[in-house]
This record gives sequence, C-alpha cells and structure tokens, in this order.
Amino acid sequence: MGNSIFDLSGRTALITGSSRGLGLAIAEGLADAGARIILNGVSETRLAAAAETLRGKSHDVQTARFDVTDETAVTEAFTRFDAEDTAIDILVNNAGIQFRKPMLDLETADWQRVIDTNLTSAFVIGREAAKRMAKRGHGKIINIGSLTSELARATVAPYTVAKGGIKMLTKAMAAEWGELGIQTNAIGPGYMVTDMNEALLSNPDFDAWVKARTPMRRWGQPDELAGTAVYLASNASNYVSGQIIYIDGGMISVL
Ligand code: GCO
Repeated sequence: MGNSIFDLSGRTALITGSSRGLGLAIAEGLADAGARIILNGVSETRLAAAAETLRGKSHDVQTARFDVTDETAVTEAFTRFDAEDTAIDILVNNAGIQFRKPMLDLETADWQRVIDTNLTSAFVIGREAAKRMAKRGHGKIINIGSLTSELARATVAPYTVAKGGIKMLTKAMAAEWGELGIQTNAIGPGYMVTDMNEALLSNPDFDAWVKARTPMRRWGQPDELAGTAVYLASNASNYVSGQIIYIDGGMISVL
C-alpha cells in the first residue's frame, strides 16, 4: 500500500462484535490495509478462530473478550489498553443483535436488550475511545447502521430504532468531537449474507423480495463493506464527519 492515503499501517483498530459476520469482514479489510486489529466478542472460541483466520494472512491480531452491554467490562478493557499502551486509533462500533417480533407482542426486556446492544454500547465504547483519542488529537469512529437507519420494516422495531439512533449518534459525535480531531461516520449495510439474516435468506419469499427491491438484484457480501471501512478509517476521509454511507446495492435510493 506504501504511502497511500488509504494506508492504515501503524494504526490500531478495535472492532466490536468481530468474531464473525460483518465485524470480521471489516476487521479483515482494515488488516489488509495495514492496521493492527483487536477483535471483540463474547465467545472465546469464536474469537480464537477468527484471530487464527486473520493471523493466517500474517496480520497482527489481538482479541479483547467483553460484553459490549456490560459497562464495567468495557471500562476494564480500556483500562487494560491503557496499561498496555495500546492506543485505539480506529473504533468500529459493529456489535449488534436482531430480534424479530411485532411490537404488540414484544416484551419490554427484549426491546431493551436490542437497544442496549445496538445503540447504547456504541455511545459507551465511543465515549471511552474518544476520551483517549482526544488526548492524541486524532481518531476515527465508524458506527455500523443499517437501511433501517432510514426506513422501517415491520417486526424489527427495536433494531430499527437503534439503527436510527446510530445515524443520529454519529452526527452527535461529529458535532462534539470534531474539534478534538476525531472524525465520526457510519456505514449502512443493506441486506447482507450473514448468520443474523439466515432466517431471511432461507425464506424464498423474502429472498425474492430482496432481489426485486435491490437494483443490483442480489444480497450483499460482508467483504463488500471493507473498502468503505478502509476509506473512513484512513487519511482519505480526514475532512469527512457525520456521514452515513449505504452499501446496499442501491436499495435505499429507489422505490
Ligand atoms: C431484517 C434484517 C435487516 C438487515 C439490515 C438491513 O430483519 O430486516 O435483519 O435489519 O440485517 O439491517 O440493512
């Protein structure tokens, strides 16, 4: 990559929820651009397997096992980073869950769990990372939104609300942290081939709907987010903040 404006050599990226799916694909893309990677998840087994996958490509990979909804665990993780002199230059707030149920039948506890995981964790981890980025005068925060940051789909209300909140949290972070040298943006994936979407992918009617509704007539692949993640993590985006970029095959742009 050399001295490209997309070169991430010498930078460390923490990607939450990165033992599989979109998070792992983003981590791999950032590693391919030269970043040192810290993978995060709650399963030691999955984290170890994911780390081995990236180390198989000679990437510099560490793991940090903590539950993003456990604020004590989050602050302890950052305390460990401080003790190890690990500067988080790039934070990707990717961790998220899905819970599909009509609101009339939805328990408040299930609503809260999705909000806590998909939105509040991004604030908490973003705050901890930004405190340290501010001391260094620079940092990149990439929040993972969704098409549901803009449009609602029936039966996924807490996810939709959380992802709508991610869009506005990204703008709020940009508003407060721009003067600290931190750029904060979001990526809005479309319908991607992931474990979280297995129930949709295996539903012929839903699969047909996605393909008909998407101008590119197909689902997205997780690695198709990597280029935008590298762009938003690199010097190429040093005057970009508060934006959300949709990687959705054109879906959100058409009726
Ligand atoms: C759903 C899906 C979506 C996608 C993605 C779309 O149930 O509709 O899980 O939420 O995962 O977020 O952008």
